[in-house]
This record gives sequence, C-alpha cells and structure tokens, in this order.
Amino acid sequence: MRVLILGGDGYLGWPTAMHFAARGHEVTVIDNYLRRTIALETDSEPLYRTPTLQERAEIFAAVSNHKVRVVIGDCCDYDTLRGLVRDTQPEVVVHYAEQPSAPYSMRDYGSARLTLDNNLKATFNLAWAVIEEAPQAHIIKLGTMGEYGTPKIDIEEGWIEIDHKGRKDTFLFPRQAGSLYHTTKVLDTDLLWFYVRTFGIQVTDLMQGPVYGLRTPESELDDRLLPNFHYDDIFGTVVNRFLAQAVAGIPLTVYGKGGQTRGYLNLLDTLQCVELAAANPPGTGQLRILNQFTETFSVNALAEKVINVGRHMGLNVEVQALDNPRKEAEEHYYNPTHSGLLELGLQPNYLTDAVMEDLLKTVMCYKDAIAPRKVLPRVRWKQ
Ligand code: USQ
Repeated sequence: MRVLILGGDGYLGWPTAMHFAARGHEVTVIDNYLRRTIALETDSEPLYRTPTLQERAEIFAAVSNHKVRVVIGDCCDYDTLRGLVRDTQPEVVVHYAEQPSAPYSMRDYGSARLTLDNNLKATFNLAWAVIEEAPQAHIIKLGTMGEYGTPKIDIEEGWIEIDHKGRKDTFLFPRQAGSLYHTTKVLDTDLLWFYVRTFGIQVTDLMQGPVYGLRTPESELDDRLLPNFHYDDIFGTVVNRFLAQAVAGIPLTVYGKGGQTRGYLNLLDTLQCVELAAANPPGTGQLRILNQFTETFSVNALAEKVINVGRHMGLNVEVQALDNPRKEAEEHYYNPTHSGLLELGLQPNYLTDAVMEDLLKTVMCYKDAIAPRKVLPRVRWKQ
C-alpha cells in the first residue's frame, strides 16, 4: 500500500512509519517538528535526543534496507498537503499531525489557540486534500478516549442508539472532553463525520487511550531509532512518567485521589491497531469508530504496579499524592466497549509485571538524563 503518515516525527508517528515500511509498504511521512519546538520552548525535552526525521530515515534504511520518504512541512498549509496527497496518491493516510498534550492546551491563551488552530486546520486540510486529490483514500485518524469523558453510562464504540419519545436513531456517542486538546479531537470527529456523510470519504477514527512503552521490533535494530520518550508534565503520559519517576527515585505523582480510570495500551498494540485498521478499510461513505485500548486501570492501580515491580528490582519507589492540577472526576464509573479491534485480530500485549520490569530496565539505561525539575505539574486547569 502507499501509506502517507502525517506527524511522522512523533512518539507514534515514527514507529508507525518504520512498522509499515518494514512490511513492504511505500511510506511517506510529513512533519513540521511542532512537538520538538514546543518541547524546547517549555523545557520539556525528551529523555534522550532523537535524530532528525531525515537522519532517522537514513539510519533505518542503512540497518533495514527499508525506505521512509521524509517531507518537512506543515499540514496546516493547504498547498503543501494537497500537493503531497496528489503526488503520493495514498491508499491510506494516518493522521497524527496534532498538538497532543492536554496540559499544553490548558497553559494559556497562546497555547490554547495554537492547539485549536493546528488540530482543526490539519484535519480540515486533510479532508479537503483527500476529497480533491485521492477520494478513495482511507483516512485513519487518531482520536482519543478522552473525547467521551467519564459518563455515568457504558461508553459505546463511537455510536449510540437513542430511543426518544417512541422513535429511534443512532448518533455519535455524547462527548464531554476534559481539556481543550481533547475537545479539538471531538471537533475533528465532527468535521470528519460531516465530510463522510456529505462527500462520501472513508474514515476510521481510533479512540485511543494513553500509550506506554518504547521498544518495537524496528527500534531494536538501532537505539537511534527509538521514539521520543517524554516524562515531563507537558508531553509525558502517566505510565511513562511513573517509569521515569521510579527510576530516578522521585515519588510517583498521583494527581488527586487517583481513582481516575483510563484505557491503556502498549505502543506495540498501537502499531497493530493501525495496521489492522489499514488492512480492513470501512468502505467509502463510512465513519468507523474503534476504541483503542487493551485494559483499564486507575492511576492508583498503575502506581501500585510500578511500586511492586520497582521495589522488587531494588528501586526506591514511593507515592506523592498531589493536589490535582486538572479538573476531572477522581472517582467515577468507567466501562468502555472495546471489541472492534479485537474482532479485527488485535493480540493485546498486557501490562504484566514482566512487561513493567522490561520497561523499567529500558528507562534505567537513561537514568542520568532524568531531570527532576521537569516532573512536577506546571499547568493548572483553573488559573
Ligand atoms: N495523571 C496523574 N499523574 C501524572 C500524570 C497524569 O495522576 O503525573 C493522571 C491524569 O490526571 C489523568 C490520567 O493520569 O487522569 C491520564 O493522564 P495522561 O497525562 O497520561 O493522559 P492525557 O492527558 O489524557 O493524554 C494522553 C495523551 C493524549 C491522548 C490521551 C488518551 O497525551 O494525546 O489522547 O492520553 S486519553 O487519556 O484516553 O484521553
């Protein structure tokens, strides 16, 4: 397949690019280094320096013989994106080109504005580039479980049937996101649903939970191919943060009561899910929504797992309950459906003690680079 990946420099973008290329697909990536720029501006650089996208592609070609074509450009520039879609004629476009940090989106007016502009423009431009240049292309859009929020009812996979005054219809599941970033994802879904039902494009929207992990079969070929790993308060997701905190002897930063429950998945499973979605397109005129996670944990349960495995490995792991910087339910009902990807063939990699130990060992290789000043939350939802 000809695969175009928007946001190919990211934590998920680069491993996805290598994964598809290693399976013989023709891969082109585009990225404007937005995350790298924001990380520099906010003192949130990752655990180790990753080579540029061009350097990564060269290293990958040298060790694997597989090619990833790199374009440095901005998906918010329509001419750039439209030209790329016209030239590559993708069968699949994987869309990761978004500002992905909830805390960054809540930092101040400028960060909120950038998040809103970037995420909506990139999605809008992609819809149009596909409509105008490759109408058969399958858009695989990375959404987020955070779009649903934490309702008091079971979360369905994208849609819900409503029985109202004796009549029934099916609608997008009600959404109530907890940050501006997550809200931009809600708006993305609405935009894509509009273009699916009016212009007949085909879209898979993957509602993903927080991802953890580092190594993939392709990054095993050379450490310089590892994805960026953030443990800071802006770009670090909770499991990756806890791993770095445990290794550095910094108490685990549980926000509030720690009952916040989310659906988590291993980076390896993100790759499987995107590949399964690509291999099984929904068909033109369809918006397919899949909930992308393999198991649910509360923040407290995650902390307990890190403590158990970390202490067993001789690490000094404690918990520090912090005043929650976010506005979110700290104890709530959470029961999301997630059968679609399993039905397509997903073989989950669960967060077992052995997996946790392996993750801790990998992060331990970079122990000296962990900067404690990057760990505590700097952004509060309420000013
Ligand atoms: N949390 C802590 N301590 C920390 C960091 C986070 O208790 O040190 C808590 C948060 O308050 C939240 C939960 O852990 O309740 C998850 O936080 P997170 O930072 O791992 O995840 P989030 O901000 O929701 O965003 C991440 C990714 C985002 C993706 C999302 C999936 O950055 O791109 O869309 O996970 S989901 O959470 O399902 O919406």
